Amino acid sequence: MNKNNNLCEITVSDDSVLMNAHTFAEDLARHFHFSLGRDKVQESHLYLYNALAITVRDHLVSQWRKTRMARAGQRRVAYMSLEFLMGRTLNNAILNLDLDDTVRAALEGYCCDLEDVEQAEHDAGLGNGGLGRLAACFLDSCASLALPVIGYGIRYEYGMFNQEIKNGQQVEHPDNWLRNGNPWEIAAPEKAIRIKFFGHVDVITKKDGQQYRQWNNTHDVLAVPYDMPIPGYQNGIVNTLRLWKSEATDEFDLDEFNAGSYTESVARKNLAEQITMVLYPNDSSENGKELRLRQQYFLSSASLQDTINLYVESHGKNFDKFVALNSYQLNDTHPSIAVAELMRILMDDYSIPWDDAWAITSQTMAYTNHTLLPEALEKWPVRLFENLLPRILEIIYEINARFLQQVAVCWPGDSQKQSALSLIEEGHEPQVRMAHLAIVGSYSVNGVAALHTELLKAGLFNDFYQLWPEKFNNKTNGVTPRRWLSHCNRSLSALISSKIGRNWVADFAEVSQLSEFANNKAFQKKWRDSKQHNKAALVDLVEEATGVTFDVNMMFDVQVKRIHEYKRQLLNIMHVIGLYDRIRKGDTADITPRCVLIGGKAAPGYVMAKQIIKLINNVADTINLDPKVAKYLKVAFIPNYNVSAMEIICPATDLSEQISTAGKEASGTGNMKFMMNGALTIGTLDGANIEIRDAVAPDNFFLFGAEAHEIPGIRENYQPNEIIANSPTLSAVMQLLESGHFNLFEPGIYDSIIESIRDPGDMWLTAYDFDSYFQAQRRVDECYKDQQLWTQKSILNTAASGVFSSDHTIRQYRDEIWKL
Ligand code: 26Q
Repeated sequence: MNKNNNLCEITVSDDSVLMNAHTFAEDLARHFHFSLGRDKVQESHLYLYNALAITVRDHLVSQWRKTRMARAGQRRVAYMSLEFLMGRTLNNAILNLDLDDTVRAALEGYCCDLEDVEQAEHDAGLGNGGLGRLAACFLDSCASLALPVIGYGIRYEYGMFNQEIKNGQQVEHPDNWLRNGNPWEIAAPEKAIRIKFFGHVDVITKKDGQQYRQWNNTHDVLAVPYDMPIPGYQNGIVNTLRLWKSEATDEFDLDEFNAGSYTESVARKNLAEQITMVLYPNDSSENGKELRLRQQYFLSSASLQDTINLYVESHGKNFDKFVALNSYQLNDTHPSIAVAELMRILMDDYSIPWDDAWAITSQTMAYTNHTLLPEALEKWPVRLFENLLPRILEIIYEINARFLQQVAVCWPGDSQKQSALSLIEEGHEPQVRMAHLAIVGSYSVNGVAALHTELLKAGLFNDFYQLWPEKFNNKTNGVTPRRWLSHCNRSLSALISSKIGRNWVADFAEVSQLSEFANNKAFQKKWRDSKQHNKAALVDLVEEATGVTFDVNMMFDVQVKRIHEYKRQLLNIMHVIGLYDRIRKGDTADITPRCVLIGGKAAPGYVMAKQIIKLINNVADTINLDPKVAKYLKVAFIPNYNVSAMEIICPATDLSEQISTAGKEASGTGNMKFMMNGALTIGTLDGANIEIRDAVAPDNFFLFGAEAHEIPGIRENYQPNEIIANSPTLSAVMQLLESGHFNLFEPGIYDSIIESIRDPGDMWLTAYDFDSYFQAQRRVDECYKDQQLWTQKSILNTAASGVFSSDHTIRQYRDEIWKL
């Protein structure tokens, strides 16, 4: 540091001199021996993994710095999400830096495979499912397309719980993913940001008579940034995922301190650190929990302040250019409190008048919706806000008052519209409707698949659509072909590249060229060989995790996703029971042998979902113990389904189960991963399934079930008991369930499942779709018998999956929402 108190510039000599492939092995050895102080490769490979991670990270850091410098002054997007389901980082970094050969060569000296070392990395499971994984795929695509997008999230100490299956039941264990440290994160405690909670609002009158409001006596918490590098695919770009950790300020509670309670006062710091302690499972029984609202505000406030600080550093307090330089994408309503928080910061911290602040806010916020289930729309009790965030509540009231004036202009004298659209739901416990706040405060509102967006416009958000049709748009989800094909399916990737070169990894539209080879017998043979190879890896995983031995010569039929009634894992297991019944009765002539794999976590408080897991496990046990059935059918429930498991599962899958009740699954993204890896889909016309079927042509997709537009009519006069009575197969399934065949020693445990199928109010129409599903499964059996035909369809599925690359999706966000 020089005397002028300027920070001295630390220049790094050309990074390529410091770090290159030739010195990689030496760098690795140095980190192993000196940074970590180890001399022997331990059984677990933990230290070797850590040494390798820091060595690879060194390569990222130099590109990271260059990317940051090149971005100064550019328009940026902040992707705000309570969830980033990143999975493992090491392999993705190696792939994107093109270090594979280098790393493998360096590891030779340690006598171990890269694959073994990778196992030591714990998944970063900072998300529940689709929404969180989508955020992770989007970051990969943004970096690969060299877009200045920064991810903002929470550094949960505990991620998604680990699931164990005990006596067929789900048992949850905390996911202490940081226990062995995290070599990928870089903390910047000096950049911590203050977040206000509690307190009250004072009205201050200035000398000129002007009034302004001050949020005083707050209990502040610090948000400390931890940055994770997000490398683009072989393009020299490294973007940032900034995760916030909550910490106590070093301020004492003075009263307590004066009362002599020094230790109590220090111990109170724990409260602040609770905020980022644990990821909430997607659980309706957790709705309305204050800690969740604290997390949402904590993330929103820290991220907004961060982006504003950056702006003010270069533009001062003149916000004229703010809209041109910033945009915020809200991943569902979870961070939608950002709308009110941006207003607060602009008005209270920068003295910007309401109208100007609103112009800035409503031109920078964009909201993505991920659900059609009305019961899943977030609401917060007003009384919670009053106590926790009094200033924010005032601002929400003011936004609402001004908004309702607009509603009155559009629908004069219509008090019903006023209460339907209001940001506040009246009632004995008034609530803030977060989706309404997000829509009113955003310039863009998007759904995540074509059907989903249409249903939003026609149903859930129809009033808003009438008011502002121009805000609404569709952005069909996608998944990154780097992780979900190139990395996870090496054998297929090599085969694809042998025909069309390797540019498809960067430009995934190129996979369409594969359709030329769909009928090529030699290519088909190699395609099948690759699938068999991948199936062998899954056999090992399933055997190790469940003790069930799958057979690579049988069809692999897979449904992995969160357990939810609308996703209808129940329908799947009912088909399995139907097959089992046929096999027991000797009706095996045209059965194609299959291995059925189901996996997924149930929210801890979701009783029905947990019963479905138990049923699947009991059915699996019964079937797997029956030697007469083994040739035809095996069933397993894979515990603790997560990102790393999917990397082994999707390359090995023949048949992808996407069987939600039509109109309920917003998009689905697992469906896309399976398709890319050459699985055929059996599915309903729901979410992105519709677009998948259109892309691959109806012949190459097994369709069944009621359509979304038919469902209201079906519900009006739904008689499941009649449907059951008229269907021999469904009757046989119900008979097995109701006789207690799968729960001989646990009588009655499936009563509520059985009742739900027979209930005329069954929201998910399980009985209605059963026969149609069973018939579609027979078409699957028949098709699979013709391996050439199946392989042709498999190739065509991969070839048609180009539009389901998240690169394609992100280009649309870039051009139509972000205007980057
Ligand atoms: C709500 C309240 C309290 C605590 C947690 C939550 C919560 C957490 C996560 C609510 C919802 C989620 C996640 C939802 C989700 O993953 N939705 C899925 O998003 C995918 C990406 O767009 C879609 O493909 C799926 O269709 C959709 O179900």
